[in-house]
Amino acid sequence: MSQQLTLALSKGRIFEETMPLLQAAGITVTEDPETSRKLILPTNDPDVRVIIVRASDVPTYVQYGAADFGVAGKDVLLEHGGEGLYQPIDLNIAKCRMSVAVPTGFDYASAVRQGARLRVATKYVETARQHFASKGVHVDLIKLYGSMELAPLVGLSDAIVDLVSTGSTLRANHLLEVEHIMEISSRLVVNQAALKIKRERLRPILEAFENASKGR
Ligand code: PRT
Ligand code: MG
Repeated sequence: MSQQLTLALSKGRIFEETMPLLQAAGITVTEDPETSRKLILPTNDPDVRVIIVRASDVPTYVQYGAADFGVAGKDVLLEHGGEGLYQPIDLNIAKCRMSVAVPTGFDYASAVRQGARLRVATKYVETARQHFASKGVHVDLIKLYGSMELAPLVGLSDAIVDLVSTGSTLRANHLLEVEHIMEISSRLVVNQAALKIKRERLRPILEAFENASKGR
């Protein structure tokens, strides 16, 4: 009996950086999500399809079994909580770091030393909450869904917690990285039931992903 496999990916860097890993498993996506309006993309393997969802929705599709497996950033997985997900492989793709940043004129270190209560804008409230709690820094977290860099520039917050890769977005907005919270990369996530029921079908793909991401 042939078993259908559904892989959840987000457009952009995760899609692009997952393609060589799929390639290593002999799978080619035959349509480009940047130009196609389709949300379900076929592959060269009639039993494997790719669904295109928002990066932060990948864990949800996989948790409920709407996708058998997916690729999501550690940032996204920490906010989601990882319930119902098996996370076998760090793919070492879409790497960046999560950091605290402030406007260049703001003395973060002395604000912290003086025990000031800081307003922090972020999309990553769970991770931020844990980080500041572990340092004993008092914060009011303001949840945003994007463009965190703007918040301190218009007085919404004193600081932000955001992802940084080249640092050029921070520089362009006169922000300074003052604390490094953690390194981020993307993980393969697998639905726990699919891992049992579709084990034979998934195994060669997981092995190919693991070998291809080791060399990175
Ligand atoms: O864009 P959308 O709102 O749909 O969702 P998303 O931003 O979650 O998705 P996407 O595709 O942008 O990011 C998917 C995953 O890529 C994230 O969950 C991270 O794990 C990972 N990743 C790696 C990054 C970056 N690098 C990154 N640089 N995600 C976002 N950025 C952003 C960052 O937030 C900041 O605005 O890029 C900007 C900083 O980049 P530099 O190079 O200027 O420092
Ligand atoms: Mg984005």
